[in-house]
Amino acid sequence: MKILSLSSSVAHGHVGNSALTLPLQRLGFEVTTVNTVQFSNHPGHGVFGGDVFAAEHVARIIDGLDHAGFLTGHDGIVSGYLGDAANGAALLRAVNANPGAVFLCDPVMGDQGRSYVRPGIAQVLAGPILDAAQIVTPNLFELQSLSGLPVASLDQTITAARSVLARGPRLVVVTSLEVADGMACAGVTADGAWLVTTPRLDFAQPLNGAGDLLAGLLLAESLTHAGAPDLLAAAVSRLFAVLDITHRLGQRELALVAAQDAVVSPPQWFGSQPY
Ligand code: PXL
Repeated sequence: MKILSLSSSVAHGHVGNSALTLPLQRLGFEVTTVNTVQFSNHPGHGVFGGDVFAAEHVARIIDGLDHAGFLTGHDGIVSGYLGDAANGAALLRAVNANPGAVFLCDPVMGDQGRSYVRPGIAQVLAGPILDAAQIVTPNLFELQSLSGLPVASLDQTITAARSVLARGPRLVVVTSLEVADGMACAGVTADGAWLVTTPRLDFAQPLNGAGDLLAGLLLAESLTHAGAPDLLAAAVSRLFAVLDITHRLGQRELALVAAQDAVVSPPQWFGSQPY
């Protein structure tokens, strides 16, 4: 199976496409990576270099794939860090060229109460891109931005996710929820809501890229599982395997190489509980 991912890349470390490519390849997927930026490293390190690619550059990559016959035939499309709102057009071209593909939009806008993307990105994500998406994976900040609703409690979060669901996707997954007994992801469909809870791992410094990796894993699982509870449980279990090894090794970046077997065969499985 083939997945096209349009997201960021970094020379050092693992966020965006540099986070999800190896795990998806280890799970057996061919991955077509379209990079919206190349930075030296994640900005969270305090210093970084590099550029957001001009929309013309990204469009030329899509053109090239198109002319060479490599734009079509994808089973899934995942979008993440757009870099610039104008890259939304390239993404929609890729989506329209693959009408049979599942399109998962990770609406990367910000986290912890603040936006970290350029003006215009929130509008393009909340508009035509959300309209085209079958799966959407906001964190709490992004859920509040997409829905315009409060997300101060789990009940409010599920209500806000249901309002995003009413815009057209068949699955909304809310990531990075802090719950009494650990961390959780919530999946909401027309049939119900589920939570997958894992232990909380305390990292010495913020870890970046976990949301990008989870988006890729959720898309991969959506292509191999029929039901939302199972795909949510499998993706979260694979992510936790990577986070646990990263934590044990004390790495500042996702330990993707060390955890490459664990992502394929997670040592611990976490189940979905109806909410
Ligand atoms: O994890 C989201 C993300 C991905 N890629 C780049 C980022 C961020 C968040 O800041 O800066 C380059």
